[in-house]
Amino acid sequence: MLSVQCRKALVLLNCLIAISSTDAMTKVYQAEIAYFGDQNIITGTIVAFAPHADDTKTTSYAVAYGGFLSGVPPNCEGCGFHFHTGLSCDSKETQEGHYFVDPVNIDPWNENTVYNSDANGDASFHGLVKIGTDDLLDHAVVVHAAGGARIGCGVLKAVAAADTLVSELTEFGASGASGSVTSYQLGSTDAICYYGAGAGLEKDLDTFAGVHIHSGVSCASKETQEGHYYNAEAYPVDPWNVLGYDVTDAEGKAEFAHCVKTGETEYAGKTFLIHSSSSSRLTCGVLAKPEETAKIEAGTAKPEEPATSGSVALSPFFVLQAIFAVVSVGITLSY
Ligand SMILES: [Cu+2]
Repeated sequence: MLSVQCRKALVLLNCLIAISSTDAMTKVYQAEIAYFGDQNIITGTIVAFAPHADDTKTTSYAVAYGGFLSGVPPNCEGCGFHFHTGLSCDSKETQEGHYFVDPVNIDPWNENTVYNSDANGDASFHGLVKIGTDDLLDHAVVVHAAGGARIGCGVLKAVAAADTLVSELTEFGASGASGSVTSYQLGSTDAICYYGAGAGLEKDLDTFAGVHIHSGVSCASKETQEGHYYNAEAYPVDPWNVLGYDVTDAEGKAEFAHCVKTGETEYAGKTFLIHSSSSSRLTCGVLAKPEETAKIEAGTAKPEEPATSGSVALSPFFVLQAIFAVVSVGITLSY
């Protein structure tokens, strides 16, 4: 479906490129959590990621989530957090029960999809869950207290691709690994949530390996990648130390999703790395808006160049690709 903007002839080429590159992208959703029932102090944000079901790097119909909650019961251990079937937070009846569809027939919203709160009633949490669908739009997200009472609820709304930062991760140091990441910064705050997948990592891993945003802006070398990206004055303990993946499959594939606050607010242009269990750097990519990534892949811009939307010169190669895209879309639409 072409957007209003895309129907204007002057920007048609850019839109066609954007469409072709976003078709297989991870969709991002956000739910603002408000209180439900008589527990009236809960606030929070949940970010959910739905990888394209055909993406070979990912587990089919698994979705990822991460978020931050405030005002939940202090020291709540293993308290419930679920996506629900209903499309409204109004009542228990409209929220309905846990959301999963065929071919998943055992409730995946079990003890693994929980949050733990600290003594102040704050919680940050993340996870991956296989629910049988990548359709998350408008579904209710319900936060429970210990014992199961529903204390918070929000509805998942789509995040525009233009508001995300993505990166294709390529091997570093002849590791043979690759990956991709989709991230979403919560407004202009220091909080960012991301979902990613890696391939060609260590096989059958069952020990922790790190995943981080680094402060450097080029993947060329360890020196240009620099170290973990965070403000040490705001966060004396490196928030990245605990973020990574714990398992890979027999082919060395892994998925991960986290939400983190770094004390920094400028994530575009920063490097994103997947490490091995011994901390060596396996893949690297630079976080950029999806349309800029498409231009980089089309050979019209380099990762180091700042965003110059609407004024990128078209190379002959790019024009050829665009013409091909027009032909492809024409064929698709004629069916
Ligand atoms: Cu790192």
